[in-house]
Amino acid sequence: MSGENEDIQPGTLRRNPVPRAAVIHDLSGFGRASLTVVIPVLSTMGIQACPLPTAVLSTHTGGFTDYRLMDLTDHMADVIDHWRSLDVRFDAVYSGFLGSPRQVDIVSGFIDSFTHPDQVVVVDPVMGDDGKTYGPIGSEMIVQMRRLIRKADVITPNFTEAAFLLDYSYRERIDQSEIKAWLRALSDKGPKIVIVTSVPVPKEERLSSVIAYDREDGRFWKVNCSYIPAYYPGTGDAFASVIVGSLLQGDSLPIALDRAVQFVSMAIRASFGYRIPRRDGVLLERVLTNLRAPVVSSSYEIVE
Ligand code: PXL
Repeated sequence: MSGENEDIQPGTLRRNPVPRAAVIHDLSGFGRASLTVVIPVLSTMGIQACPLPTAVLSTHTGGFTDYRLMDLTDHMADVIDHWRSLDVRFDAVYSGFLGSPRQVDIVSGFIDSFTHPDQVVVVDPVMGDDGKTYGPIGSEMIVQMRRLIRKADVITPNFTEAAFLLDYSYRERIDQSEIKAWLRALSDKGPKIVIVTSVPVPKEERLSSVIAYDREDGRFWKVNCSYIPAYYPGTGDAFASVIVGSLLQGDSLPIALDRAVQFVSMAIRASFGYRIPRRDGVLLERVLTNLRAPVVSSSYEIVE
């Protein structure tokens, strides 16, 4: 072997044969959230996932007490330096749960230095759910996350996180014209596409919907989620990961929404019949292969 890059021939197309995503999330050892969901979902969808871990935890924080968290803020810059020296090209940069508010500057710098034409930057501003923040997330993280979304092409907050990003107080009801105004206001901060999950459906207390806005064509899309009386940690990570995979496969926004909603619903249904603790997460391994099936039916609506 004469050199490190011996296998790259001059003139060879430099496009990645398999789309490649930098995935900036924590690694929670038990409980099926973050990287233990992101990597299998993307791999199954034919996307290479390159993890830049933000923290290592014994478990995720939803329903476990006494979890152990090792913050990797100081290690991240080193990983990034090495990747930069390798001249790695990412088709997507996708961030989620961050281990400290300082990591926002690191992720922001990462996005700047690995920017590439045709690359999509997806920020899932993981901060909380049901009107509350997750255990380790404080007010400084919320302030910093408001800065990070400015760098994104696509953001995927849930309804609670959307309120945090806009500095609105959390509420349990919202009508269609108000939620459209929320999505426009979020898009005004930078992202071309805003996808908000767990949006309450007026007069249907048991239902929720996913609503999306594409600033470039001004269209809003909606997919209703059938009611399953269970909340499982990690489903937001599964949802956002299917969106990333689907967009990298070239799907339209409404088809990406449909695939993500259908996958998460199927994962919850596969789990709900068992008497297993919710905190163990959904039985992802039972449903992953469905991500390889063609989209057969779709239920998206355009919102006028
Ligand atoms: O699923 C989001 C998430 C990611 N990472 C950690 C979490 C959670 C949600 O609880 O605790 C560590």
